[in-house]
Amino acid sequence: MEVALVGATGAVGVEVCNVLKARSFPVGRLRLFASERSAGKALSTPFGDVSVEAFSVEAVRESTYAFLAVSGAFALEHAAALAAPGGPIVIDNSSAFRMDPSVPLVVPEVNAHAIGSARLVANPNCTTAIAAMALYPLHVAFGLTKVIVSSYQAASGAGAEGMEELRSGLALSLRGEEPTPKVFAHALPFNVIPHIDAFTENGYTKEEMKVTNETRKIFAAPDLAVSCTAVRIPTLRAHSEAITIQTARPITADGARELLRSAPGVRVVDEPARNAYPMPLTATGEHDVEVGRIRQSLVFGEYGLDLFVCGDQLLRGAALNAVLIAEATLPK
Ligand code: 2RA
Repeated sequence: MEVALVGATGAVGVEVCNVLKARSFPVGRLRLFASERSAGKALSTPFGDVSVEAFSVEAVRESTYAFLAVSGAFALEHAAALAAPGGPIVIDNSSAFRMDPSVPLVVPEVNAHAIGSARLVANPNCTTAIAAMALYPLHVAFGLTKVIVSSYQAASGAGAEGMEELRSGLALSLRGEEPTPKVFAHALPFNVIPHIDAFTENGYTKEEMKVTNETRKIFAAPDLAVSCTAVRIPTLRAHSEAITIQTARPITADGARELLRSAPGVRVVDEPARNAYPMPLTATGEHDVEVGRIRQSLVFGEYGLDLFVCGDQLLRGAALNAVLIAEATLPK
């Protein structure tokens, strides 16, 4: 079948191609779309070299699936026309439709059933998707009542430009020169920045509110208390999250470990005696989310745990989740 990727030259776009191949998605023909500026360029993909086409709604509508790895504004302008009957199933990586009640917001291991007959499906925020992999099995078994997240987010969350700003900024810093931030609010090398996306009226950032609101929607738990402090750190492409949970039913670290060992898309890495715990470097390039440092909460006692989660932002947080959504809609 024909598969279209819009935003093919971005960091997420590149990973969508890789994941389609890695998951043996039935791609008959891959079509890559980007801005006029990139049209005509040949991109090397796991499906061979593909020439980039300038985006047009008509051309993308010839496909069976369309992955959008574009801005929210672009998605808002075009997604409905792309997904109208007769067009492709559209999977949008932007935040444009995530909280639209008529559009399913999906982490397939959690709520694939929510897709139903939708022709436009939203892919969640990366921090939300990575946390959801560990949290949902615990929610089903023990009933989450409170979730407190502190994130350590990689430069890739700001796309290829963010990764490049970190790389070049590190080189400058190591030469003793001052990098000038463009993508991030401050220089990222040797720094942490407690500011991702714009601040909102309640003092939280949009990124932090995405974790709250999207988790509630994906888990169908509108009253779940979720608070996040989102922080950018100078790592390249895996997000980490320290998470504290309170549960309705008693929970133990051993019980959680056992449960998470059999959870799809999760790898328990939790042997402190061997210095084995989740880290961005080991989670990078992996499809599974690493979960470890699981321990009884000193705050919530037998009704709570602390844990640490790492997941590849471009994969679990974007491309992999999008391809898994498409897989969930393939004819059985
Ligand atoms: C970030 N969550 O890390 C965003 C990307 N979607 O900046």
